[in-house]
Amino acid sequence: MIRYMTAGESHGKCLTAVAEGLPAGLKISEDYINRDLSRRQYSFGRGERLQYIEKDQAKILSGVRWGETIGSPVSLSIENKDWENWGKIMSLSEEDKADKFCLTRPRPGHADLTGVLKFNRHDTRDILERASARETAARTAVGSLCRRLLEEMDIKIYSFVTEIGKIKAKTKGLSHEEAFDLAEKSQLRCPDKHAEGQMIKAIQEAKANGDTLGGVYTVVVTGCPVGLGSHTHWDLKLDGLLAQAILSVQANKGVTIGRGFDVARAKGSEVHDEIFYESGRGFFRKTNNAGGIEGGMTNGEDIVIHAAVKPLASLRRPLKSVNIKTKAEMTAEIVRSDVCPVASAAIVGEAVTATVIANSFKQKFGGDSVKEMRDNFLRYIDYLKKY
Ligand code: EPS
Repeated sequence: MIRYMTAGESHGKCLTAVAEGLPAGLKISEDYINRDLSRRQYSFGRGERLQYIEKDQAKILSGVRWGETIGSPVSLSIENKDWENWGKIMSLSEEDKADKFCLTRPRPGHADLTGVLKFNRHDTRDILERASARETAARTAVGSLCRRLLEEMDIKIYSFVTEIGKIKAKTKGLSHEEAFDLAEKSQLRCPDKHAEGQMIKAIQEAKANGDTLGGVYTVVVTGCPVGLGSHTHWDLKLDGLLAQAILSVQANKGVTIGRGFDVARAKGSEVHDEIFYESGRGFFRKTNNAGGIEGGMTNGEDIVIHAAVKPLASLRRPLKSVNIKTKAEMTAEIVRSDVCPVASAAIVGEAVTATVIANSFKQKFGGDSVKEMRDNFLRYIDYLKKY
């Protein structure tokens, strides 16, 4: 099994992660991880912290020697450069505790109110620091380790943004790879230049109005063999695991696979991907409405995931709320935040997808070393060819 944990607050000293179960012999460097951290960090619509203050860099603390994993847990840290400005507010020491630092006006749509009630806290900062999407930097770093492993198996993960607010990109006619190449050059990960211009305008407008915008992104996985996941039990079904991973990303509120909700409005004959066979190529489909997953298992086609991100709850023009201390009606707290994080969320979507696919790969093929895992995988591919 490949599993991981993260720790760290948004304005605390650092984020940390421990990933366990990666096979030995995987070539990895901090530079490789930092590439994904930077892809996540910089996009149009993020706040000033990310544009001017922070430059995320991962430090590998354990589990790697001479450029390769050695089979032990890989631990990582990402320092919060902004920590210096938060020393007293995020201090470990009781002596620094002061009422003036406490936030008491919960933001509708955020974890603030439910969190303070549940954990019996009286400062919403105790909740929002961990609920913050800052934590996704740690998940991106772990996703990078998993992506590196999947590369060894010729599995690739892409993402692009298709909607911001009410604006939709046109992606018809583009292959997933083409959409991805265009997205990599776009500050909003949008493959449609015209739509990107409109999206930027919409974000600027939202910012001027003290508002926020959500959107939709797509994650695509290519190169998965038939048979990752399983139909045999609810917690082994790959679509369920992917949906859980995506919905666990801050502000992600919806996920569909393949044609998504649209299949509910179509007839069965219009939805299901007919099966063909050619010797040398094996079984294949001419359509991919299922998004690469049937019965909770990969069917050999590309996995296609769509995720909906809600507009963030931190508004410069805040909504009505109630002070948790005085119980007086007032507007919610105004805290520094992003106007539109959808392009960054897409990179986090890639990362959590990588962790799920890497784990299901390890469950199917095992292997304590990359070589053993790859040999097992190739033997299976050989079996499929002869089937
Ligand atoms: C966030 C608010 C902003 C974002 C942050 C998530 O942080 P700050 O209040 O320090 O400006 O920039 O995201 C990150 C720092 C990140 O790395 O993604 C929030 O309230 O969730």
